[in-house]
Amino acid sequence: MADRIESADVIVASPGRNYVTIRITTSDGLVGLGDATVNGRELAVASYLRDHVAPILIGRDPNAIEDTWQYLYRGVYWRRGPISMAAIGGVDMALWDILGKRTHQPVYQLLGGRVRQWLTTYRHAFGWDLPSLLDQVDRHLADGCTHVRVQSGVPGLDTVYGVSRTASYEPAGRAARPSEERWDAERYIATVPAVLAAVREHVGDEIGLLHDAHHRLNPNQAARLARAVEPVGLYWLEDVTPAEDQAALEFVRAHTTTPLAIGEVFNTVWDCQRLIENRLIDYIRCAVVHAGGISHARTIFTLAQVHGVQAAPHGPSDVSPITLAASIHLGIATHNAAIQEYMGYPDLVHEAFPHAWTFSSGHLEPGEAPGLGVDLDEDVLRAHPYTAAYLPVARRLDGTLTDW
Ligand code: GCO
Ligand code: MG
Repeated sequence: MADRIESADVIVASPGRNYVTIRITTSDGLVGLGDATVNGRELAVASYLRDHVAPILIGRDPNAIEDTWQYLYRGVYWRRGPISMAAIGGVDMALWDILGKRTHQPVYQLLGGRVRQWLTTYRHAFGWDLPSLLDQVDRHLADGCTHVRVQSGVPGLDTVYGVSRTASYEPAGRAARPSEERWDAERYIATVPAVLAAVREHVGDEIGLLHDAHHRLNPNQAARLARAVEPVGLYWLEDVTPAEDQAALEFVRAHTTTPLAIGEVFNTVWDCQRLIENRLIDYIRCAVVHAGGISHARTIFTLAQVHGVQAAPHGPSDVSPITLAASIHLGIATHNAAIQEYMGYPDLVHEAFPHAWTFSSGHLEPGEAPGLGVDLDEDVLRAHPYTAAYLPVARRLDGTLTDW
């Protein structure tokens, strides 16, 4: 008898931070893993999977990856959105993992094989002041990294996106409700260009410098910032305006030659079709999990290739090492994949998800294990149950709620 999906179970655990994992088992005993984490809304996607997806997966052909994607996407009528697309993304990754194990091939091979030897990454460096920022930048460069995203404190603000009070950066706070931060875009714009210029001066011209504005500027502020940093020669300026306002990028684009990157909150090709077709961005940054898995991220990256836009998938620590694996396999096989974000993980995360992919000297490599090459250590996961954690919300100085 042909292989069938026998079970699909969902594991929510918090080895240092919360992750949602779907594990699909086939009638011939193969097991595939997928990541379905949505930071701060983990239980919603777990319920979507447990209550609505797992029951209808049972009995389906695990090899029918594209048909299952269409079945879960078109078959639901209520399409798109981060929860359903992350759920589909998790299932899709697990099915590619199974196909790799069945055929004894790493997934990148099934996607057409290598187009490069490694994936170049960028790391995240932050500091409340310039000396501590330069210190983190230097540490990444000493590790062999060639690209660094730099985020700095802003005088007068106690909290800023990407800058932490602790040694590593983790925005989600473990608490029953989100913390509240204060934000002032004009103070930020007044600070950042000089900081970036000082970092450029420090590292020289060869290093790729990136900066993330985290969707917090209006089009005019974004254009002013992008122009002001032109002399720095950024590799990219990320998320300058709220991502849902595709027309905003038209205005920014018209005023600057600074390369623009956006997309970590997009879920489908329809969220960025206009940006890509009109060449309003240089890099499309969807996360493989939040954009419906390997199958749909590939659709987005293929459209981008047609229009000269490069792919640069999101890779924060709030996507699990399974998404990172999927991203590496896809990136190593995708001609227009430019760079992969690698925020890194606490040690416990590496223990909970033993993986064949490796990171060294600023490079990620997929390894040669069949499938995605990621496992679960169930003892570690059991010992660290889900704990409510939320991303902060932000208010302007006068109390108006704004984009975090
Ligand atoms: C990035 C992102 C993240 C997000 C996080 C939210 O570029 O890595 O902006 O740091 O804030 O993924 O959950
Ligand atoms: Mg970002």
